[in-house]
Amino acid sequence: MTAQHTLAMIKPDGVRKRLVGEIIGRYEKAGLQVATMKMFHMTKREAESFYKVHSDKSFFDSLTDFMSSGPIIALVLRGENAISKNRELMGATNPKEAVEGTIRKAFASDIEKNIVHGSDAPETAEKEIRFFFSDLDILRSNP
Ligand code: IDP
Ligand code: MG
Repeated sequence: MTAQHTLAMIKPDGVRKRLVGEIIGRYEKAGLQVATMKMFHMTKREAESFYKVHSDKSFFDSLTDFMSSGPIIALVLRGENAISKNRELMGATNPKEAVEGTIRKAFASDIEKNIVHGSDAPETAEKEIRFFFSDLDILRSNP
């Protein structure tokens, strides 16, 4: 199995709660390498574009308000099974359903403000990485 790339985000609530170091530490301890990362403050329009697969959902307006409410950290993580490994570290979308030891179980306040994002499949990972980064960002950070 070759290494995969996935897009992770530390959402505005994670940055506000000063969990950046804690969360990146969890990725690294699990064997995922940070391939590149950057802080962004998305506009409402950019958040709507990132989450357009959810545009028909009742929570779309609230979610995109939240995601544009403050800076996020976007990271590309690299490693064996990076996509599923990151999803395991995150825990279920609803922190009430997340298993003990996951990031969402430990830190999320509710189903919307759930601290982290992670791509759910190779095709979405590719698209989501492209949303924030170019090949050069990733290559330059890994000489
Ligand atoms: P995921 O982040 O675990 O992949 P998705 O179903 O892709 O979950 O939803 C994207 C994001 O939308 C969630 O992380 C959460 O912030 C928000 N969200 C999902 N379901 C709900 C809901 O029922 N109410 C409010 N926000 C939600
Ligand atoms: Mg999702």
